Amino acid sequence: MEALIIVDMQKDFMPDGALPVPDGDKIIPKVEEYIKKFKEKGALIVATRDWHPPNHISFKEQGGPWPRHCVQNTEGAEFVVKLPEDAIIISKADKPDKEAYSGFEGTNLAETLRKRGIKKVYICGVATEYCVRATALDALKYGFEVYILKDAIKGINPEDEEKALKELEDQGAKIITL
Ligand code: VGL
Ligand code: ZN
Repeated sequence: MEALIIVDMQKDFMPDGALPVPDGDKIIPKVEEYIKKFKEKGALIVATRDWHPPNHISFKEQGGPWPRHCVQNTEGAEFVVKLPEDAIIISKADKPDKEAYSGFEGTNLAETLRKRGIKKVYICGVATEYCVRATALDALKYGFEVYILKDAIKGINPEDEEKALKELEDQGAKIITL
């Protein structure tokens, strides 16, 4: 069984958002194409979302590196891709004092995938060198076969993105397009 994991396709990571990923909106049609494709073959669709409380440790006001973004139940945290009704939503980094870039960290994602007999995960979304990277590395650690959908990811910084993809490949992920 396969799963498509869509990482953090949320308003605040789009060019007009609080923590913009340049051209993050350009991958929306591709991500939606993949959703359709995977849905048609009966794959599990998972969407992770950054889901911070207003006083999250990663925000500059709290001494963190980032502007305030993806605050729970605000417009900036909304998804920018249409998700099927039965998509599984995984909220992460939802505790004030803990950062979590990976969709597996502090969530039930691993059990959710295992319970459904998922062996292969296909990952797309933003940002490549942060939450996509961390989610993919954890997926490898948990023993899943990992495929990164190269035409449906976007990074904040092209050099860091390239480095992250190289690292993921070295760790056993396959960088592909379908
Ligand atoms: C992310 C920075 C801070 C991401 C989340 O989704 O890649 N990056 N929070
Ligand atoms: Zn965040």
